[in-house]
Amino acid sequence: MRILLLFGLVAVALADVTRFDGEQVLRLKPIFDEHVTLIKDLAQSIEIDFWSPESAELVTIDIDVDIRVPALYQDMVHTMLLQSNIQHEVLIDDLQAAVEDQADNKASPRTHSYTKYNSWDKVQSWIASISSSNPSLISRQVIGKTYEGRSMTLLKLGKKSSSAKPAIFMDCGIHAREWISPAFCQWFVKEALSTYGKDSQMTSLLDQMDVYVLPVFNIDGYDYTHKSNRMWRKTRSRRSGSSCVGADPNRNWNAGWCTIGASSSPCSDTFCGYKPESEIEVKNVADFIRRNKSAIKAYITIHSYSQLLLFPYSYTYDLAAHHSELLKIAQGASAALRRLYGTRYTSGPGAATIYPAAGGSDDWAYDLGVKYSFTFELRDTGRYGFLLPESQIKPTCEETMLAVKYIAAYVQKNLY
Ligand code: DDK
Ligand code: ZN
Ligand code: ZN
Repeated sequence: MRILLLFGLVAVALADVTRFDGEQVLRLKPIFDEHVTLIKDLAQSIEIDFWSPESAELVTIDIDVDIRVPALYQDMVHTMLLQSNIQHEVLIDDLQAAVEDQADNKASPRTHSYTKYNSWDKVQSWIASISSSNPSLISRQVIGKTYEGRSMTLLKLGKKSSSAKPAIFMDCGIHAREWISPAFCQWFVKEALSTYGKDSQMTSLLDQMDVYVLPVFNIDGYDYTHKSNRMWRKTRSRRSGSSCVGADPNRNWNAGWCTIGASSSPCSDTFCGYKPESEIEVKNVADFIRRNKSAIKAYITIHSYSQLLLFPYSYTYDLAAHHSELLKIAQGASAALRRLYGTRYTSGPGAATIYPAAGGSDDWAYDLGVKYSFTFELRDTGRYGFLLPESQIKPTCEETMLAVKYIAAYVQKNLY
């Protein structure tokens, strides 16, 4: 009986996991308007998961379009691409194998590791232990709960001070499947703690400023990518009237909300939500930043993939009031990053550099008055995409540290 029950549970657990057998990730290179039309039509007729850009509406001429194609439509899509002369290559031939290969060793360790993609449970206990490890440098506070009721814990790094300090706010894991992002926030916290008192820049940064780090923004989604569907992007909120789950937490901010590069359809991966801040996770973070508006001098948000360092605006092609200063900082940060392993980043305003996309956190923070506002799109450029191997966590985090520290140093220098 007990055995039967156990088998029953295992079967239920297995049935709940999305597999990707026979699925490929393709890179299409549309060079004519007809190609763009064909790709959009295809997206209307079959279920395609857009990896980059992140939805069909964002497809334009002369950009690479990375898509995940369900096994069932593989032949059909290949035939269509050949007939219409759309240049393409196979980025990932066997997605299920790639998902399984992503972890270095199959038996995942029970403990937290900075060079692994940690499950939410592991990140959560890491948050608890690291925040009590060094009370003079790190503290934590809960800024609210996620839709599914998980606590959103914000870490505050910085030497305790009696007077109010200026601060930098950084979040990771807005999008669930971009696993390298939470890995970076964890790395950053570790590095900050272990280099304080040794590295003069880190010491001076934490003496003079506080750095708020939100290790996983979209916890429900992140947990879902570990347990059920590796390719999930959105939150996990539900609403009566639609069977589709979640909204895009990087289209849900009150910045040109849902005017461009976002979808009002609840089933889309770039669904903007029912109203600005309809997603409780977005509201919690927005409330925190609003409350601490006078202290917060910089906002940094970490995504993947594409190797970009973006700044406002994404909701309009208009240049930000501080465009040239932000461009200069982004280029300096990219150059610093590149010095370590030669990784090339492109920097520029979101709309012109990647695609127009309204309702993003960086635009919102900037319009609120946080002048130094940046979005990172970390490694790679599509070889592995969201399935960046664990062996790349360390080099990716090391090089990204240099860019983030460059921005922090600039902000610190220009405080008063
Ligand atoms: O949210 C997106 O689609 C990407 C990261 Se996956 C960033 C888009 C540019 C910054 C949005 N303001
Ligand atoms: Zn993202
Ligand atoms: Zn991305």
